[in-house]
Amino acid sequence: MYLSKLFIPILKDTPSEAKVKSHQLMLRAGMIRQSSAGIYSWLPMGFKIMKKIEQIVREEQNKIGAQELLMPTIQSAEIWKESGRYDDYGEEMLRIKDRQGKEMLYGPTNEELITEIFRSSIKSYKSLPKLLYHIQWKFRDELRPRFGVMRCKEFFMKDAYSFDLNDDEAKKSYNKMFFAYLSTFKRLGLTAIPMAADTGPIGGDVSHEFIILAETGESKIYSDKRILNIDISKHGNENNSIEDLRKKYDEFYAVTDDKFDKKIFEKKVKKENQLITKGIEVGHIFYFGDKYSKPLNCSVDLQDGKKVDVKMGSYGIGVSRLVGAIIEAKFNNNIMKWPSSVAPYEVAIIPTLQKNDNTNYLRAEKIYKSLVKSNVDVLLDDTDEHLSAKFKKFDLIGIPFQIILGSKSTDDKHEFKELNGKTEILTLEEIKKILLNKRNTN
Ligand code: 5CA
Repeated sequence: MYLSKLFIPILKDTPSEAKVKSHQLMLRAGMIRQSSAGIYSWLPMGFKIMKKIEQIVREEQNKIGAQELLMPTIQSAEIWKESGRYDDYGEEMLRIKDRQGKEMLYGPTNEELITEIFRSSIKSYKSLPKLLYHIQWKFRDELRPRFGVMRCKEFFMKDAYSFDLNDDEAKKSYNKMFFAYLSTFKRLGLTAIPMAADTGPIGGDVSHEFIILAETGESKIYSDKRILNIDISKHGNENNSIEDLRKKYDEFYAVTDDKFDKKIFEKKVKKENQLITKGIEVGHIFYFGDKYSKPLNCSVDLQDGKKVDVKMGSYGIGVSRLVGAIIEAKFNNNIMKWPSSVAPYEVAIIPTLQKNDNTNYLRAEKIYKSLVKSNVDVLLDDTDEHLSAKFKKFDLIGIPFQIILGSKSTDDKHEFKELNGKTEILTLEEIKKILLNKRNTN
């Protein structure tokens, strides 16, 4: 992409309504625009990043055998009356009537609808287990939407649902998701800690929130910091089954505010290992057994002809919240620094322009074409702004690498700079290698 063609309405000043860094930077860098309180338009730069996050979330769901479908945003109130949540959900639910006066709602989550789909499609225990997910907009009429995309009314969420025959099998599905989440957040350049949590309006008695540490987070956490040292790359190896690895997590105290017990914490965690801090909840998983399958009559036939209600869990990731959460976790001196896996562009080419001499620009175009051919997501700065203004802009956007064509470049060696980091003089082949490698390892 050529910078001159990009729709990126950068703001000069920080809007006063934005209280946290991610919100300020997303507005300033032209990633989002508020449409009304808690409702945003996603402009090209923000949308591109969110789509890259969505794709990583999708790939990690597919890896564990979850199947993608798409449910609508608007749901009928009927199934919510069947489950009993229509009244319980309260004012956070946006209720709508169609022209026939039929009660509808904008889905805040999808337990009821997926259960309805499942019960009308699956009859036999032989079809279990199943994992289904979709990535769709949700609406919750939050009383105080704040922090930009982190707590808003309309947000983009991945929600998955598991269907199993019994508690033991369901536990396996839960654990699969547990580790898929850790892999997902790792690919996004984040360290997320699973914390035992309350289940709120979703229900059930087993639940973990996945929290990334950040001072601006809304969740207070109490944990044994040794939980951060567990190496998940070992799972998959025969001697380290998912169940064993799960046990390791359970050995360490890690809870959110609402599960905190001072006595147990102080008894279980030595002073030097105590981690009391704040974080952002980027994912939340639940096991609730037959909470929905029972009232909605979602059962399967067993071999002996008896019927049994399926055991269900649900698993959410805040895809749009993650855009803000990554900024909160990574920003440094007003500079966003995107991990290569989700950066709006993996590298920017910045030719310094001299009067009557377009050598640098021609070199830049050649490099640009070669990178595009190698499927690198690259931005070429073809504007004639002053160099310091350019660097300011690139710092704001947070593209992780820059190729600068100036006095230090020759026909085949170029200045390659890591944002906020070191500069090297490298050939294009060397640069490509670093870029492709980065994409897979952050
Ligand atoms: N049905 C379950 C799991 S699929 C559920 O809805 N869980 S949830 O309520 O915890 O939401 C899942 C994730 O969506 C949260 O972890 C959070 O990352 C994100 N999320 C929830 N509410 C908001 C909001 N108001 N704004 C932005 N993201 C949100």
